[in-house]
Parts: sequence; structure tokens; C-alpha cells
Amino acid sequence: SNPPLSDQRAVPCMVMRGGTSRGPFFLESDLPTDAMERDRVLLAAMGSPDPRQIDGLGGAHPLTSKVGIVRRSTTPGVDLDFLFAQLQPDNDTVDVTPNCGNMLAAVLPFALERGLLPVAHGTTTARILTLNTGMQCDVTLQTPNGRLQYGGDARIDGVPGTASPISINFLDTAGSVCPALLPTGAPLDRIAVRGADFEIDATLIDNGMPMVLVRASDFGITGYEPAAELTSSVELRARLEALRLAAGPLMGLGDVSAKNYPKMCLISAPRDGGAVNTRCFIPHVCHDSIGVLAAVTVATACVLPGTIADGIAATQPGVRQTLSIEHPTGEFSVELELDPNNPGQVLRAALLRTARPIMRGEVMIPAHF
Ligand code: NQM
Repeated sequence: SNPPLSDQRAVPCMVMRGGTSRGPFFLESDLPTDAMERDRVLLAAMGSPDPRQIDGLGGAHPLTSKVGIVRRSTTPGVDLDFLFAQLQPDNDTVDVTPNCGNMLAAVLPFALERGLLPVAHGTTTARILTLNTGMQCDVTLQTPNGRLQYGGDARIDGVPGTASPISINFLDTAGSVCPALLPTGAPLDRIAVRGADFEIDATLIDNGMPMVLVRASDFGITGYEPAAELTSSVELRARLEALRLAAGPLMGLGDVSAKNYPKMCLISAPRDGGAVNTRCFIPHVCHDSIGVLAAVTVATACVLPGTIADGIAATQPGVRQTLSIEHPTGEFSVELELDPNNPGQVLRAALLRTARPIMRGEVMIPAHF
């Protein structure tokens, strides 16, 4: 459908909000098959690299520099394959190694809108395979009378208003990118940060997202500061980055200087009745709320004995727990089901998101890019 009157290339896409993230979603068949050529198209579509992304769709923030690519799955038992790509405003990376649970929430609505799957009556459930790490989940949408319903009463902090609930059930998140849930084998490590010359306690953990959890107080902050204030602290960012670079190899991730993980999370005691309070760096900017799999990973640390959350987090006993993770703009509730025979083992994580198409059409790719 290239308009003959233009030298630009038109690529069909829908701009979707998924949870607290936003970005264009593409059918895999609408993008170049060659990965390098595909990445060049994605960079041009988003307007990266440029801090303002003025020549593209990006929103000048990592949370609005995300792309979803979807296809019907050929894996038995799986309905849809999802590839997530993290771009950045200020560099030319297209990272398909991490997961994103927020963009994941928009996959099924997009697939139904584009006719990849039929809409059922009442609710529609699909199994989605995230190709980035091989993680599977079941997602359920409200589809009364066989029609997608975006309006509803569900509220998620970090997004204004209310919308129809989308439930996500994660089936196998432990060690998504790292070799294991606790990649060093220990719930708590004392890490010597060479060069920066300090030692610090940290929990290195991956239950869907590789993360380094530290006490906010060990960084001389309360942990309740606004996200923008923490992002603008040059010294805090330098210390967190030095720790991140030291943690990468310990987590089996190698040199992480050019990677978007591990994410850094400063934790402190809850103060609004939740399980724990958080400030996450993703990894260089403080998140305005918290990532989906980041919340699952933090919640998991709260129920594991001996982690950095021990003595800080407020948890209840029981094999089914709802943990409210406090963050800069509210809270994120994660329901965990623990193995009754091995309480350190999380069998299932469930949570609620909302999502919606914002625009559908074609993104225009310049002739020379
Ligand atoms: O943890 C931000 C987000 C995310 C990732 C980030 C996410 C997740 O909020 O599953 O969703 O950590 O870069 O979208």
C-alpha cells in the first residue's frame, strides 16, 4: 500500500498502550525478515537515536521506546509468539534479549484486532510465548458478545483512569535470562565494587527480570523520593551503574555495559500497607512505577528467606499470597502461588494490567535512513 506520490515506505502498525508502556506493534510479516534490516526500520520508525525522537513515534523515554512484533505461533499448545524490542531515545540499540510484561499485555488485543485469532464470547484466553526468553503465559481479555471491550473498572497505578482488566498468568519465569532464579546460588551476596571502592549487600535474582536488589538506606536515600529526583542524582546513578557492572558477570550475564539489564531496585519498608517499597532503575532512568516482571521478581524476593528484603518486607505466611509492591506512583499487586513442599519455589505468578490501541495505520519510513 505504498503511496506512489511519496518516496517513503509505509509499514502497517498499531500504536498500543500496554500497561505503563507504549509503542508500535507490528505483524512479523509486515517487517523485513533480515534482523539487521528490521532493526533499521524500527530505529527509523521510533526516531532513534535522538533524545527527543523528534523524527519518529518514540516518546523520549525508555518506557515509550518499545516495540512489539507478533505472529501466530507454530509451537504446539501456544497461540501467539511475541518478540519485544527495547529501543532507546539516545542510542541506536535494538535489544531483543529482555522481556517486557507491560508490552506483553497489549499482545492479545493487537492479535485480535489484526485477526490472528478469533474473538470468543465472554472472555478470550490465549497462550503467548515470549520469544526473547522462551517464557510462556496465559492472557485473558474481556470479550462480551464476541467483541473486544476496552472500557472497564480496572485501575493500574501509573495510567490515568480505568479500563477493562487483562489478566496475565506466568507459567515459568525463574531464571529468564540468568542461569537460575538465584544465579549466584545465594539469596544475599556481599559485592565488592572495584574501581568505585565500596562493598554492598545485594540480592541477585531473576524471576522474569534479572535484578539487583539493594537497601535504599545503603545508598543514603530514604527510598521514598520522587522518580525524577533520583534520575537527576548523578552520584546515585554512578554508584548504581558501578554496582550493576560488577553484578553482571556474577549473574552469568557477562559484560552488561551495553545491556538494559540487570535492572537496579532500591528497596525500603512499605509505608502504604504494601509488602515493600521500591525505586527501580531501568537501568539508567528511575521507573515512574515498576515493570511487570520486575514486580514479580521483587515479590519473589520478599517471600524467599534470607534475601535483602528480609527484615524490610511485610509478608504473610501461606502458599497463595498477594503482594503489593509500592512504587513512585502507587502500587503493583502480584499474586504468587508457592510450592507447599518447597516454600522458596514460586509455581505461578498472576497479575492485572490494562491495554488499548491508541492509533492504527502505517508508520512512514524515510527513503534514506
Ligand atoms: O519488568 C521496564 C516496563 C518495564 C519492563 C523496564 C517490564 C517488566 O515497565 O516486565 O514491563 O524494566 O525496562 O515496561
